[in-house]
Amino acid sequence: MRSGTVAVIGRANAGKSTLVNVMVGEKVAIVSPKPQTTRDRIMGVLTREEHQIVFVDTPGIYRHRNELTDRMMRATENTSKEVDVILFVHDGHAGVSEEDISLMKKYAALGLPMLIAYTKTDIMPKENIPRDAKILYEAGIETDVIPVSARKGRNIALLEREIAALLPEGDKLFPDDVVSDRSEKFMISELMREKILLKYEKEIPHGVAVVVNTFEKRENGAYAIDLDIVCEKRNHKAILIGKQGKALKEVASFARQDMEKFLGAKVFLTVYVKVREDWRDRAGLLKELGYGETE
Ligand SMILES: Nc1nc2c(ncn2[C@@H]2O[C@H](COP(=O)(O)OP(=O)(O)OP(=O)(O)O)[C@@H](O)[C@H]2O)c(=O)[nH]1
Ligand SMILES: [Mg+2]
Repeated sequence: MRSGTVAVIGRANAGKSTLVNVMVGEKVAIVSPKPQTTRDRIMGVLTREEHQIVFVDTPGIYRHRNELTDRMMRATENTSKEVDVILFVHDGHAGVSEEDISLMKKYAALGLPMLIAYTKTDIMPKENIPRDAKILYEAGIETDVIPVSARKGRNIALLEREIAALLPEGDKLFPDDVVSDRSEKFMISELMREKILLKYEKEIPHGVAVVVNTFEKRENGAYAIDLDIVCEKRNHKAILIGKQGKALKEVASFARQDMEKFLGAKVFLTVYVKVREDWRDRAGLLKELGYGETE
């Protein structure tokens, strides 16, 4: 059989995590319309009789702004050098810029087998696909481009076959029943962060970290979860909580429903909001909040 690792790389908001979830067939990474949703690499494992593909979802490429984004970009850079295949995800609906071309060239220059998934084809005119393929080809990009839609499931099976064909022969890297390298506790904190990304605007969600303090399964099968939403500024705390706690109640209830779906059990969720001034720029705090170096 063939098996190996695939770095899923691309600009922030391109649709990498959505594509990984669809290919794996389960939600392993959170998704939102805001860039910089993924903060750390997350493995998603797709096991078939004939191959096992280990996707490594990465933080999208974005301007470095603080210690956290710096660390995110290092995670992406390191991942791209430690894998068997690179899957470059491009948002087709955004067109092709000079910057996209230079990024694709940069990753192609690593010399690993590479594919370009040209995604979101469901929300763009069909004729843009051959137009952009031509632009890429004329710019000197020889990598195969596969148009897909993660949302509609278009060409996903084809993409899987193309990736598998590039993997080395070898045994499985993970047992059959494993879909992610991350714990349930990690997914719980990410689901909370996803709802915050969906509900709040601008800097608020980007300045939030979620720390799960208690994650306990009770005898009756229900879970007791107690977590902190850590934000950067006092005025952010006020916005997160909202008038008479309404905003926080809503976002917590939304998160709890998703947690219950994910765990398949009832969840009792307690949420606190805390302020840690400018934590994104403080290396020591990053580690404490779960963003320590993984190497
Ligand atoms: N219409 C459409 N939207 C998509 C598709 N794939 C992803 N999206 C949307 O694009 C947005 C970004 O998706 P993500 O999967 O979070 O993107 P990402 O590349 O992982 O982003 P970062 O983690 O921030 O780098 C979300 O609103 C998705 O719903 C697609 O195939 N079609
Ligand atoms: Mg992502």
